[in-house]
Amino acid sequence: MTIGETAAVLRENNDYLIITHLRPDGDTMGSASALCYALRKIGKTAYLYNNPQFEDSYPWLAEPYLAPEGFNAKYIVCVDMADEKLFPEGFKGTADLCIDHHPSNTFYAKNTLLWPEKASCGEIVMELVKELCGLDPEVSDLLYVAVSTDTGCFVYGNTTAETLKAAAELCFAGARNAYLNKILFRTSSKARLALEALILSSFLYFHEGKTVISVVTKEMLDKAGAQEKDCQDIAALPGRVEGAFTSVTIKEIDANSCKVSLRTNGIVDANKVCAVFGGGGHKMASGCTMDMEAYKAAKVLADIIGGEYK
Ligand SMILES: [Mn+2]
Repeated sequence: MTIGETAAVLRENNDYLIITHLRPDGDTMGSASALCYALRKIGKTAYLYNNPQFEDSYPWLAEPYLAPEGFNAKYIVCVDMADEKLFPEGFKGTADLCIDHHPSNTFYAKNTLLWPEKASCGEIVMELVKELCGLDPEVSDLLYVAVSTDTGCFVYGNTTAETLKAAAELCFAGARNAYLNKILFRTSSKARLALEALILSSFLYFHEGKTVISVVTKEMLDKAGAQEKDCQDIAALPGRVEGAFTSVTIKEIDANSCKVSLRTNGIVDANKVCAVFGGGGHKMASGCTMDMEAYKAAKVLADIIGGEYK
């Protein structure tokens, strides 16, 4: 569907329930809240599904929009959700409309507004909001959260001139970029920083520094007082070392198993290495679970990766 067609459908219907995806991120939450805000502004009844995992990301975004117990939705909209498998915990229903930017979208909804060249779903919702009621400072803040988080504050490879233009438009409309950047990208819990300190000081180096392996043990998590929400993106840390071609993060599950995340610059095929242990993903980022002690897994992986450089 086009923006115009989608806006027409949204003007026609009412009693909206907006669905964020499993393990919600800033894009799904910012997009959902902004759409909810715009629908209310044009006189509709609209709520967000109470995703039980909101607590782990940005609960303050969703709070003003959460559906009350027993809300009888008549039209269901999913945002930033490529597949039905990503319905949030406890949600049973079917989607009337999906607004998304993932090229892998499976067209599970009755109608789909898909714009795969966009870096974030927030940029698509922004066009819809402009069509429905126009941008104001409040909705621009919500959309800024979506766009900035999906681009790692405009540093990931998905950031294009279009993304920056959208962000500029949101700032012109009143988005508080400096304030939001501080909250979203320049503030961490004490536990997260303590955990980072432990991780950064315990990297294992192999192959003249081309391979950097980070082992994250349960003892480290306990020592830092870190919970699951403090562990977001820890797999990005070893890849920051200068000269690293391949970075591995091994998270201990118990004495005999661990979860592995492998990232490469493309010289080593991450998918091939992880496939040895029944995992997979992409050439430059893959994962697997290994049934062995975490430091033993580090040694085994280092040997396999070393063979790939030759
Ligand atoms: Mn997204």
